Amino acid sequence: MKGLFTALMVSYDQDGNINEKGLREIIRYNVDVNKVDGLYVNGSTGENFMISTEEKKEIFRITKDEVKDQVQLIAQVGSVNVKEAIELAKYATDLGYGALSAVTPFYYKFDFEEIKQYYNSIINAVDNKMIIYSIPFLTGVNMSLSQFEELFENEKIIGVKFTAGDFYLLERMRKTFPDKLIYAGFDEMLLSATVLGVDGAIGSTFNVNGKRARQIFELAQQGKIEEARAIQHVTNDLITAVLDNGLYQTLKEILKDKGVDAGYCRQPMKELSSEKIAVAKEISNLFL
Ligand code: NAY
Repeated sequence: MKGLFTALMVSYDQDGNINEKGLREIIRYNVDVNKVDGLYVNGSTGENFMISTEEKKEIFRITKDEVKDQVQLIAQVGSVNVKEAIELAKYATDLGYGALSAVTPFYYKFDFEEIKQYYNSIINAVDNKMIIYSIPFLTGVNMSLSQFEELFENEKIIGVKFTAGDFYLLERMRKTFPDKLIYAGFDEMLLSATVLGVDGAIGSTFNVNGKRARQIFELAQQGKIEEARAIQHVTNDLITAVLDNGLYQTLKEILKDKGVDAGYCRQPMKELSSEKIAVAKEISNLFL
């Protein structure tokens, strides 16, 4: 399960329904053009927290059907509704997903005992492995090294998707958990995270910029830091422009510019104005 995973985008039509043809095209673009090692399905980038249980299942099903065994698949099943998380964990496991992931429970201020119970309840209900999805800037949940250590006592919890800029904690985690999988979650910090020894990365911008992510990751692993840094600089020019214009909407416009039917974002995310669509096309022409 090491390597580069695209946080998969989902194509929705203008009414917010899943566009199966478009979703399949996004998947193919990631497998055939970006050539990533795997897909992270129903994460933030998939707009997971705005869709129904049945829609989540449909996305898991379509993705597995399109990919078969061509690349690795991780199913993000986390939900503050633990029953839903378990239902999705069973569903994705039956489909043959190689690992599960679950966002730390959010919105309510759960204490650590509750967070631990959440992970153990989900993963102990299925014959699969769990990757913790830690993204403090969106969830407000900051876990310490010793709390990660306690979660990792469950051998079915095999790693963490680390979407944070705390490189002190990342370094401590690498040293303390040499056998757990650590994935970098911020694409703009891929080089720094790779230098610290992450096993892989999971990124939204890999939907369009997967080839550069591969170069950064592999050059850094080979110790070719200056070359990797030059590619991270271009990548971050691209990411900064995308973030300024609206992250997921702009990534979808870039995919459309490449001939992929990436559709629209799910409400309450808004549509891009015609000016911003033009900016997205410029970004696509300039960088990709
Ligand atoms: C997810 O679940 O889709 C992810 O968290 C993937 C990681 C991305 N985080 C978010 C919140 O979108 O790729 C990153 C991020 O978009 C990128 O680094 C730009 O900041």
